[in-house]
Amino acid sequence: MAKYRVAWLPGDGVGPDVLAAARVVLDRIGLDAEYLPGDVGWEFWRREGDALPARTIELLGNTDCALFGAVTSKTKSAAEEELDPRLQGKGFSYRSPLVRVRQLLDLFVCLRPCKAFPGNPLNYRDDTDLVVFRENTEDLYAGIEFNGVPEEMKLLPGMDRVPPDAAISLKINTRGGSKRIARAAFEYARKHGRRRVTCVHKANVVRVSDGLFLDTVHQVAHEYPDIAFDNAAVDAMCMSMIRHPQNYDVIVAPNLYGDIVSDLATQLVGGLGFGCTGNIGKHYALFEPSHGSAPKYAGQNKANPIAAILAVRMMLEWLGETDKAARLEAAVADTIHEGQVRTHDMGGSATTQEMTQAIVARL
Ligand code: GGG
Repeated sequence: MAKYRVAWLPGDGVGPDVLAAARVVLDRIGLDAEYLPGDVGWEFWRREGDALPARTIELLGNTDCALFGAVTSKTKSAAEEELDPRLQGKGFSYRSPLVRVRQLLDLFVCLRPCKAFPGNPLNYRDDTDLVVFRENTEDLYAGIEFNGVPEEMKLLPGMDRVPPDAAISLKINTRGGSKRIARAAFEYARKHGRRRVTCVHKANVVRVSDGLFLDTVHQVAHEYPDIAFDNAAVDAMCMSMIRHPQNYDVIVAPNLYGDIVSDLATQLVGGLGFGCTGNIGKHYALFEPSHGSAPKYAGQNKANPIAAILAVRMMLEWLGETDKAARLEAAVADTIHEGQVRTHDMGGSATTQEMTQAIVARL
């Protein structure tokens, strides 16, 4: 029996292309694992009315961790048009499978390392090396939304100012949720020799929910006197990250701001082809390239596989396979530094498979 059971979820668009690259790397590095394929994504929404079928949730429950490719999602009206006519009118509505997995399995940490590999022509600066801890289950992504003002809400303070044609999405930050993401960020900083944690918020305007987040992270910071702590409003933070990305170390943020600043940070280190994400809970984790499904490049052997390969690196580290993780990171770094093989996004013409082979040859 293999040591690990890994759920294998290619999803849509270029998801299968980049997970094929991930598999080549895993086989070469010799992880003792069994890979169990699972259904997820747009096709399953179209055909079954569910982008995350129950059988896939069961698979996640029977594995140690998951590797995920990418999913397509569309606006409400486009989604309704594409739904199988036999399912139309039956009340199906698209819900992001990624957001659902994060909530169902309580994968409360969204970890996004953003490190510039020297020699990458897409780097903004060569010395950016920061890590974003995004809270992954709460905030505006809690999925509690209304069209119109529900009767039960009408008596709440301030609701008399809300017109009846309002669309309402609740932003929910809890003390417990804020505390555990803060602890995860500070623990990571301590373990990895990082010097500073910066909390991102908008507590000067969104006083109650962001106020709670900032206040909680600040309290947790007192438990870590060896780590410097500061905070920034999300708008100022975006400007500052572009001006001085080298000044940032560990960033902790509620879900929405974390989503935004981690994309910004990923762009500073090469963009979509270089961003990887770990969705991590107490006992389970799902790793993925941060990019979406890019349907127009699907099956063309064109997508940069590095983001998916870096997701494999994160998975190896989480499994405790730290030597293999370090070897893989070194192989990626060498390939980029040498600069012989570059994918389209890097200004070259190498295919997905050629980039994968170049990395594998260094393992
Ligand atoms: N690998 C990340 C990915 O596929 N992102 C696309 C995305 O987030 N789509 C929104 C959704 O979850 O439906």
